[in-house]
Amino acid sequence: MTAPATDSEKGESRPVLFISDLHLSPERPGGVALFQRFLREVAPQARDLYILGDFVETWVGDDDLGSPFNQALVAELHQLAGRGCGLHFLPGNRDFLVGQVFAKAAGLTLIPDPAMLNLFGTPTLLSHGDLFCSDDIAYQAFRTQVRDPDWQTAFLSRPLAERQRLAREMREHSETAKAVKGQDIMDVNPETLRGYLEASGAGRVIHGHTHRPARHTHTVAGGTVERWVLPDWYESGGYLRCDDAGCRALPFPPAPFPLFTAG
Ligand code: LP5
Ligand code: MN
Repeated sequence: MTAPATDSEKGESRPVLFISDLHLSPERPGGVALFQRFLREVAPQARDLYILGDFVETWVGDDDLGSPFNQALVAELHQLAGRGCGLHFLPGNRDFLVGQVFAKAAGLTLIPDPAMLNLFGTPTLLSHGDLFCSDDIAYQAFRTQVRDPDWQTAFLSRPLAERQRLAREMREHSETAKAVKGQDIMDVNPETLRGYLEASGAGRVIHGHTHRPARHTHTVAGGTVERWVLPDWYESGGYLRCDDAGCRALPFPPAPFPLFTAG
């Protein structure tokens, strides 16, 4: 009996995977274990893995690579890159301070937000997603400030312990602020999204941040654009798997039910 043909024997290309919002932290060992399992069981088959932000709970600068937790994380990523999977990292609102030292240690390439990717022939817009949440005026003002290169240079010149304390305070402030913001304010603004889609000519957009996994469709310039929203990895995880036949949202660990009901 002949073995079933592998993807490459059938002439099919290896899949490209997308994840975001893992929020990995020593305080959540279950999430770390789940991601390690994903790295063993799923990621090695991929041609590329794109991490679309909020990979870690907070990142206050690449000099934090000394902690055993962070050392272990970058080592795991580097190992995957060494097995032939292209690794790409687009920063989120928690880890926008990831820099070239982290990238080199993890064997990955940093990409800007937003970024365009030719994904099996479909121009695809990649983003963390916070850019699209333009109704959250207070957050957008904060974002503009902390993405400013001068602000970042000044922040990174502070001692590591002080930056960690400020990040903790900012996290507390964020939780308090979110408790009084309406859910709709913290979601994607359709007109802002439309602007990005029109300007980019994308046929597909993939993002995270809102933690509201779904597949949406939008009509832009007479055509249909699909929008995939990635899940977080708090209770369980999930990823988007794309190949030359299209994209599918899959739960991780694998489950006999879909990640969400298509809307
Ligand atoms: O992250 P999440 O899901 O809780 O909420 C986000 C928005 N919040 C943030 C802040 C991050 O959680 C914390 C950033 C840690 C990064 C570490 C490095 C930099 C540290 C910088 C320290 C100054 O991104 C939240 C959105 C939500 O997504 C939904 O989209 O609503 O936005 C806010 O909470 C922002 C506030 O509304 C406005 C903040 C004004 C700044 C006030 C400064 C207070 C002083 C705090 C002490 C440093
Ligand atoms: Mn986010």
